[in-house]
Amino acid sequence: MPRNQKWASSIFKLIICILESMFSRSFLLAVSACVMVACQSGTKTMQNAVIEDSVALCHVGAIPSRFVQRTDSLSHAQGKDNIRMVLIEGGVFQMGSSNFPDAQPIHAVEVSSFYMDEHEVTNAQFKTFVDATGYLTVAERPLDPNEFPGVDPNMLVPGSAVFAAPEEVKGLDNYMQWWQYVPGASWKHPEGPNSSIEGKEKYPVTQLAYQDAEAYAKWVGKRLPTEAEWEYAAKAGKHTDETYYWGSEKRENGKWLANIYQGDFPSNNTKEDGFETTAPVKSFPPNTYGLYDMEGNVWEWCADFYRPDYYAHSPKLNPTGPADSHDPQEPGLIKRVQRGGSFLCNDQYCERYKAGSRGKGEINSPTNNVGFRCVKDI
Ligand SMILES: [Ca+2]
Ligand SMILES: [Ca+2]
Repeated sequence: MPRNQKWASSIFKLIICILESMFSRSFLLAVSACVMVACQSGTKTMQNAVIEDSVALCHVGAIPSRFVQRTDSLSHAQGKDNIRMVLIEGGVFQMGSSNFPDAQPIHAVEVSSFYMDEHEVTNAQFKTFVDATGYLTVAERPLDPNEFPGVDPNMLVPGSAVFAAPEEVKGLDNYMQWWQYVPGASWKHPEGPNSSIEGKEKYPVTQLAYQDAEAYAKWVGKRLPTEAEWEYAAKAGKHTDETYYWGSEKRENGKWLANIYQGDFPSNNTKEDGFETTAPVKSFPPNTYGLYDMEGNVWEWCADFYRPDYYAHSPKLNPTGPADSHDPQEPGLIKRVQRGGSFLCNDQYCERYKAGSRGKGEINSPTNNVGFRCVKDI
């Protein structure tokens, strides 16, 4: 292939890879790597071989080895987190929402009784787990240079995605305007190495991949909720296709009932609810089951794989999700369900704090607006 055609082909592949990968940690990292390789190549020394290597990095269908599930050694110990759990009496409810295509059809689901953490897992709780086990989260693990040929190893530093409000944006289609891969970002440093969780013991832990949340749940003798359990608990007896989990009005007597986003996303957060990013757990009123922050604050990992068509085939009794994941918007990425929205949700950008709506996350892409809570069988 002539050199100019080969270069055009590489660029095309790069564009395709960006479209394919969309929001994932490996994507953010790969973009950084691609940009760096392109800069290093320069016009004089540009080698197609190098460019093609960088393009190969972008294809996240073959997930780099750093993202392969590591066997952890947590079976040696059992922890305790002393969080109050609420008994959720089982029953039948109408799962789904007429406002969101992937939450349809609304269908009857029956869940058995279970216990659920009354609030999101906090930094203090997660620290107890890490202190007891030495667990290293995905965001803290080293990257394997063999998976990133042609990239300066100095670039391959652990990190994670952090929201950063841009001064101005061109439309809301390109999330790269407000998400950045930040070296050194982790649950201990949620917004990067200069941030800290000191004094934030009661804030929800963030920057966790799915397996990190699962490891904590396992250690403490609990598990992550199924999507059906999560929604049943969030709806808390209101099963009439309501707009918000708390009812039909966004505010109650002028007061905000959840930590979401007010103002023009993503550049002008007016913080009318009092919080720009995460809020300490239990800062807002609980639902009628006594659960806090089911909507807003941080997204919560659920155990189910994500498929937009699952509700058409879901069994009625205790559904546990499809056998695998598929998101037509980002095929090739493995996704689990996330629920409840976060401090970045508003009607302008992400309405998925609303009742019955679904969220999804690539399993190894932690961010500073995703956390979790646990459940336990009776
Ligand atoms: Ca807020
Ligand atoms: Ca939440």
